[in-house]
Amino acid sequence: MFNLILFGPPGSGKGTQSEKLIAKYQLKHLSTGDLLRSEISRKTALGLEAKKFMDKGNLVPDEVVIGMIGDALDNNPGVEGFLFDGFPRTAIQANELDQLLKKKNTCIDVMLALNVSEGELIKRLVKRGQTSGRSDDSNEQVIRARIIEYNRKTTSVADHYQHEHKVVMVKGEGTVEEIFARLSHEIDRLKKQDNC
Ligand code: B4P
Repeated sequence: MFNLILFGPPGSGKGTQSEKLIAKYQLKHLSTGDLLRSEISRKTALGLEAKKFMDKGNLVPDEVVIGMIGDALDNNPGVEGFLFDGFPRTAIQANELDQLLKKKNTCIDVMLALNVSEGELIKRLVKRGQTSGRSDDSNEQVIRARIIEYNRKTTSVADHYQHEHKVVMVKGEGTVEEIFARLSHEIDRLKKQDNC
């Protein structure tokens, strides 16, 4: 298997690049943001609870997203690998993910971390908010809250994988195609190695 984490702040292009990478490398896309939005649109109890956090720009409690990812791993046996998008977002989630993968005799091969300036992040998310209908994109204060939450709770996830020398920084500004080429270059290089 080849398992990768696409990492970066809100608006860094994780969702955009994930769509292209899963098509090229035949990976199973696991986006906790998409899974949560699906729960919200189906008005499940989990979705209604998660919405309270997401609308304020806060992270959803760890146990909720860990449960979702555990189920998704169990429900997708025999895949080529997983692309984790927006997960893990806390040190607790990173530890749990390592344990879940270990039970399946696999591990994270690499964390590709998209580097984008704060000004560009806000510009992108405000623009998406004009058309997406996403409540967490429609207000600049909430967008800023998401970036603060990222700096407070999520940047430490990179340290977790840095200890294992698994973090590769990738410039996340430029055209979508330019960034896709940079990410593909790193994956092609790493797929030749045994990283687990
Ligand atoms: P996510 O759905 O993960 O969303 P995101 O971080 O806001 O966006 P992403 O980074 O994927 O956006 P993209 O760049 O593709 O999370 C939403 C919320 O869910 C969180 O705030 C949290 O509440 C909750 N949540 C999710 N996972 C969780 C977890 N593990 N634990 C706890 N809570 C969790 O797109 C941004 C925009 O930029 C798009 O409009 C795109 O078109 C544009 N864009 C992309 N690339 C571009 C480029 N190169 N140039 C110009 N624009 C570009």
